Amino acid sequence: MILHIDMDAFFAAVEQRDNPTLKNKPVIISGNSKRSVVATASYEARKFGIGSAMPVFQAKQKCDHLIIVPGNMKKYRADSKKIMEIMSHFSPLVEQVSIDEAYVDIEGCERLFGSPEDIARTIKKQIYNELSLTCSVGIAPLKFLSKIASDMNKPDGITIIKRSQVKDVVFSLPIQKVPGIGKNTMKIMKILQIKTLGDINKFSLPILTRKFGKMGQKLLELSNGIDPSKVETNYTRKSISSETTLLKDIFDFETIKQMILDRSQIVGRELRKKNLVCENVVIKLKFSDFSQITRSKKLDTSICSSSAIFNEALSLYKKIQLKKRIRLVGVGVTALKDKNTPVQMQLIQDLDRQKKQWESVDSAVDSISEKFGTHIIKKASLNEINYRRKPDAGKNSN
Ligand code: TTP
Ligand code: MG
Repeated sequence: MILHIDMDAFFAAVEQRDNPTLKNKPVIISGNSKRSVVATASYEARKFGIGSAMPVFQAKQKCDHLIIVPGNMKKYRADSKKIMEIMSHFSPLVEQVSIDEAYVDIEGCERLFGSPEDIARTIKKQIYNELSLTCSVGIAPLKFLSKIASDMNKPDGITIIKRSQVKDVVFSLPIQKVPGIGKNTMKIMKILQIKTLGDINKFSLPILTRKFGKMGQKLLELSNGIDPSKVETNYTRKSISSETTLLKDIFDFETIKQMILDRSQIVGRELRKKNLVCENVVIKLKFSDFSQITRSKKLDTSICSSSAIFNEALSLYKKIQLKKRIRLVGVGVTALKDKNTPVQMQLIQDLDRQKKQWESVDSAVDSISEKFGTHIIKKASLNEINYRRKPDAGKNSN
């Protein structure tokens, strides 16, 4: 079973909690300019027909005693972090999808914490006890249905879609509720007279593919109660990076190349230590006038060897036309995943073998570095370099 947890009127609820004069009042969170739109509305304001993305002037017309509160993202982010932490006590598989919502895969957690409903109730209680905020939880055997379920009894609700109910729910689900269906897709749905997800089943795969592209197959699967998507941990959103400020600003290609190699090794080591792989490589350059650029490359496969990271970073660097001297070089990796996540087998065998060879070199280097320190062993070409202003300056991982 998968849980989808979504906070109720998140920004507004935080403000109502922190300012008792706002309790039970129609409140919107918004900027104050003429062109501002509503970020969110308290449930009291929603009764007047006010909702997210509505221009503030229109919201005011709908409710003359509406209270407008400016947002405080720092506060919402801090609360969001605490909420996600609470969820992570119940399962290692928590996928945060926005500031106030996450999927939690509770497979295997039931012996410890009880039935899915028990887990939902406990999570709700803990969030309420620690943050005085309510949320709504959807529980379903399919990921997309858990999100739909969390919206069914808002605010402060718990909705379960049992395996035996999946067929019926899917059959009658309004098509616009299916995640990923936007305005343009809806236009095609109207032409085809598709009103529910069940209606999709009236069409063959070739027709659906012609009309909706890749999404056609996905829709057909969903309409048959099949959703292979899994809850992915949030490594995918995090990054590891390392940067260094040079002793003096330089323009020399070879020296910068060496620095990129140096950073790639640090990042690669950190990645392997955490048993992760990455699917995106980033480089950052800061120039003598303090301006900076970043360039990134999404990879077809996941990597963790330092040499693979270096090769990608170097190819990004080569594409940059240097006009100013460089004062800082950084290499980073994002789209991180557990190393054991199955990788699509699209690699040419040769590349795969090469990758494995590099990984074994890396693991030997890592264990020597672990024992004797990182200064003991490096790529030969790095030995002469001593351009850093301070060792490992700016190394960070988050
Ligand atoms: P939502 O979860 O979509 O909305 P909500 O939590 O306010 O209300 P609900 O009870 O229906 O879940 O979004 C979470 C927060 O994200 C919301 O409080 C404010 C912010 N947000 C915006 O800034 N702009 C938007 O257009 C939307 C939809 C949300
Ligand atoms: Mg919400």
